[in-house]
Amino acid sequence: MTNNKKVLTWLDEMIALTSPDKVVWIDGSEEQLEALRAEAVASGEMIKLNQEKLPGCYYHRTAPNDVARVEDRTFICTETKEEAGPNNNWMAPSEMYAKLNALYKDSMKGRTMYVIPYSMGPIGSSFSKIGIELTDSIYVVLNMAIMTRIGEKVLECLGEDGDFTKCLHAKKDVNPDERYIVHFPQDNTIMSVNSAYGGNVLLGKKCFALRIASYLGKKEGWMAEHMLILGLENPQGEVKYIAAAFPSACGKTNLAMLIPPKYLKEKGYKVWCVGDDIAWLRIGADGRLYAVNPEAGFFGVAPGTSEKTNPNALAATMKNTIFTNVAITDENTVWWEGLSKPAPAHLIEWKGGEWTSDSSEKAAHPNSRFTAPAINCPCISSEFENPQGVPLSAIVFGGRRAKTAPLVYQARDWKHGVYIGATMASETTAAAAGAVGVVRRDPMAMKPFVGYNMADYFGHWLEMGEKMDADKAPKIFHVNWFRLDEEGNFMWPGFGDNMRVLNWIIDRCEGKADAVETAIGYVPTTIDTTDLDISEDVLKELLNVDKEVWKEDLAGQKEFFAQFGDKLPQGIKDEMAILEANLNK
Ligand code: OXD
Ligand code: MN
Repeated sequence: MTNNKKVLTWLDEMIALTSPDKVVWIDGSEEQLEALRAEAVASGEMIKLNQEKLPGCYYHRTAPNDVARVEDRTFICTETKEEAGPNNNWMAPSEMYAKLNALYKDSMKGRTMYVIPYSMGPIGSSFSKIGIELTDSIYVVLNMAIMTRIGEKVLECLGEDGDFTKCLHAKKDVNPDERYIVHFPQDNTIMSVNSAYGGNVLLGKKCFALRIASYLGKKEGWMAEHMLILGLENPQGEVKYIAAAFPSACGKTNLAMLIPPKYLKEKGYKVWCVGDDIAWLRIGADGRLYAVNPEAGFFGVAPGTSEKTNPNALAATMKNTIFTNVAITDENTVWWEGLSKPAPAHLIEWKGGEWTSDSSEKAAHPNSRFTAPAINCPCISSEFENPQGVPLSAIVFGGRRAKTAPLVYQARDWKHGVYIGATMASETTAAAAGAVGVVRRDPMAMKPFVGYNMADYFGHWLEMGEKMDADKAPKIFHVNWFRLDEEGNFMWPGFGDNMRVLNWIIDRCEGKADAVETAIGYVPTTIDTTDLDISEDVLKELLNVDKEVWKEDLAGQKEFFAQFGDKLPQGIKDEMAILEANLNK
């Protein structure tokens, strides 16, 4: 299917290493994918679900030891340990290649190797990047066909001499002790072995679109971020774009597909989803920052998704979707905790056993997933395929904080915004009434995903800001939907009502909303609470900045930054000093 010598040479080497019985090129045709689905059903790798209720939908179960990303077995193998930095596992490339080559040796004997050419981003866009994944799993092929653009047209675009990211996946026997997810940024190579779980094996996603892409972005002057992208349409039909980064499990997919509260909907406000997980950002010819979603589907967490929490995500899963580790109903449809109440009386749970509603075990694994085509989403943006991306008005950081962060605040400028992103944190949720959970620092929600030294990553953010005029750069904000009152209850309703905060953000970008300057940045004088049962006092508390609590947080920030030693950029040190001075005023 290609004359690209780099592809063919590498493929020959990988065939020699893994010794597959057969090599199949994935051309991207529906006929080929349909044949693979049939083969996976025949072998038991997948189950065909109720085609009347869920047309084109399939089910897959992973091994119980293989249900999530494995950060402790994820490596960044750069020439020096310093290039990978203190937040990544590291091993010298030569040592890691030796270890991996032994594991891959003859690993595909008796199996078929599938060659998947794929594009992250619309095929042919100057934003996009090409990868080729070799895998022995049909499940991976079928998921990649949803999550990325695949097939012959990608190879055409690659041409005879184009460069690509080399991705090798072998399922082997999913032995967790020999599981490795390894990135060699300097060789543009990803190797994954002994897993069959999405985040570890759909190598276009976290491995390429974040870890390798963040490294390429640093080298080439762009950014790969763990961000949703949404368009907010006002009653005049104008759409403004926001990208937002939250740590995993803070509701990124829900925000990306938000449905406005009734009265705003009636006025004509709408939210359009461009992406729910990853954004690639570049400065456009007009000096503004543009965002593209490099993915073509949603690999979303199923539990908690319902008609009430996220009807758009649910609608997206109604056809041509692969479900992984959810429960199966007697009707051969799917169920997970939070989908409906009460739970069905009888289910087949995620491990394949019988389940009844009096069981104390969960029916779906808490990290069970749907892989759904983005085009299924009722609120998918008309700009989703735009090869130039969408211009960002705002970047929003967020976390789960019981007391520290107000509902929303705005950075004074880009540099301060970078500091806000770099000090992002979330608290563990099991906090007892009033008690504060354990704080986990997760800069820009990228701690598990930066493919190089995080201190240099902060430096790259600062440099990107220097390349944009202040009036063109997106304004930077921080939100916290999770503030608790003294009894441990959420003070803000969240979900669709977060639209009220997004409206304030856009108004600020346009110079239309008031704010007061505090020690940490600009805080709203008020937020629209029409139709909400929120008193003035509660709103005041939601927007309150408690200097004593912030002094404690600053101590935690300093501790986190200390690990970077001399590498910490001056811009971060400057902002830390400003915050300290403001808190002591
Ligand atoms: C994800 C994650 O799966 O961030 O998107 O963990
Ligand atoms: Mn994610």
